[in-house]
Amino acid sequence: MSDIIESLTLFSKRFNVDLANCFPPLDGAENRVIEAMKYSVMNGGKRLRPYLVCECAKMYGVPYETAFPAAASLEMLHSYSLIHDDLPSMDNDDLRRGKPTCHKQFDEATAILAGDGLLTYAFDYLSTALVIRPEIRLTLIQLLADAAGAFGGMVSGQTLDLYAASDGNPQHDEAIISRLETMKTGRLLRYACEAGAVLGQAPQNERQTIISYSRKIGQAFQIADDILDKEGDPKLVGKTLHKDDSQNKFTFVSYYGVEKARNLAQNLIAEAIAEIQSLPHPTDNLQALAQYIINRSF
Ligand code: GRG
Repeated sequence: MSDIIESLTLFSKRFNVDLANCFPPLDGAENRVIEAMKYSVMNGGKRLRPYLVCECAKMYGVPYETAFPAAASLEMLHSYSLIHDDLPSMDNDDLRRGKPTCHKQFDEATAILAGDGLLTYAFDYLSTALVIRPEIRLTLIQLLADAAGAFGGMVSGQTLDLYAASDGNPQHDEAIISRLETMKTGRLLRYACEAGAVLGQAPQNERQTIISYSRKIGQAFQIADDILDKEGDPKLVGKTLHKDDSQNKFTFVSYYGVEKARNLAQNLIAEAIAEIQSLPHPTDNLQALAQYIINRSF
């Protein structure tokens, strides 16, 4: 466990410096939105998605510098989703990563604009990344849009999260939870891994193995998140807890209970590790990251 924390910490140090450099200040009052974007994106995230992009790409000899634009644009997009998720009209949260949410630190209009700015800039940054070959860039842009969007992507997942309701049939509920989590949390994690495979021009069968690994860690990640919401230490988690219960959210934990959900997550991680291990590349960090995902305290 300590090795993966060390590896993530080392990666984050380098990544954070490069990411901060993506946000040059503008003159004038419009700089306010850039400050809000930078505040949110540099606000202490774990950087799991960029780490996955770079680790999956590294298996195919792709250097950090080439993977960086895909990793950075994904983190920008992830930060947009957190800013908008925290808004009063969505999850209505005052704390994110232990600090005031963007709309609390600035104001609601600025937070909406900062989210819009990050979403737009993510695609701008990726599409102009000359270190990535044009056809690979285009594939990444398309995959990212698909993962984030309203046709089976994160926006669809967030819509289900806000509006899905039980019809009293437990089997329907289970199917809704699975679809909701796959789209809301799973699609960006899948993109992170798949982007690495695309950058590395991985053979099709290996790309499928990487996608399967990403699906499993994605589901386990969400279960771990739900368990942290129920049982986590608020000082470590850095956001308001017990919201799933108070807002009657559809989650694996509300459906299965903590113990069954925990077992499910452990089984998914064991399967994910076995799959990634089958690749003919060094996968120690990806195996350890999978384990970290369910053992983390924030
Ligand atoms: C607003 C379109 C839109 C989507 C929001 C991201 C999201 C969808 C909702 C956030 C609520 C939530 C708890 C989602 C579960 C998983 C998740 C994305 C957690 C946050 O990711 P971490 O733990 O965050 O990687 P850090 O802060 O480390 O980057």
